Amino acid sequence: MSIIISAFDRSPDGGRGLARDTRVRWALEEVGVDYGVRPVAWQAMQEPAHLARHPFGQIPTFEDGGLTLFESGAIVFHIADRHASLLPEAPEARARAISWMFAALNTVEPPILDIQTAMFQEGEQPWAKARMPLIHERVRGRLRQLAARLGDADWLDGAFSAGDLLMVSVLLRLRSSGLLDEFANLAAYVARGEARPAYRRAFEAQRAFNTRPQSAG
Ligand SMILES: N[C@@H](CCC(=O)N[C@@H](CS)C(=O)NCC(=O)O)C(=O)O
Repeated sequence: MSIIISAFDRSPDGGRGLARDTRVRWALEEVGVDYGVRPVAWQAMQEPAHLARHPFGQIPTFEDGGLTLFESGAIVFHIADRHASLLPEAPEARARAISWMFAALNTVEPPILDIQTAMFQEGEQPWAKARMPLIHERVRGRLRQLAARLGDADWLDGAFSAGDLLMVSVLLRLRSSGLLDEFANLAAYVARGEARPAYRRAFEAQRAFNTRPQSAG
């Protein structure tokens, strides 16, 4: 097994699949490639060995022989680019699928991440409570646009692609907010993504990893 990805030694979400190694695992499962996992403890994230793999001291990373990559989008793109099935062969369809990858990470994920920032990093601020409805409204705005574009299609542009893989991964972060359920077609879209056998395998693998017994000391 030559591919190694890194993941939190134990994800703060306790195995709910929200850490970004899940999207990389999902991509690898979709293309049928085995991989190993390098657990990274919190205290090791900013140490030189991990910083050599990831300049910002985050997860996930991807190693394959002499190649080391960071950024989940770049990793998923690399996997999709080198194996059939996650990006169309036809150049224009491929370019559109790549647009959806960028849209997921650059346009849809940032307002969604604001919810987490507001809750976990700014929750103690006196203005935190007043800000949340504004953040939710911005997310709703994006979801409204995305829902309008998806309509009653199964996937964003023809067959399932790496664009859908990233978009579903990003939208999954919204589940606990209830916002996703305001858009029935998006909720169904996410459910379709989660129902894919490759997603199930990726989810179960990260869950098993994050709930594995750990030896004391
Ligand atoms: N844009 C990066 C974000 C990576 C990221 O934020 N990773 C989180 C885990 S999902 C992390 O390592 N957090 C710990 C930290 O930032 O110190 C990507 O998509 O890979």
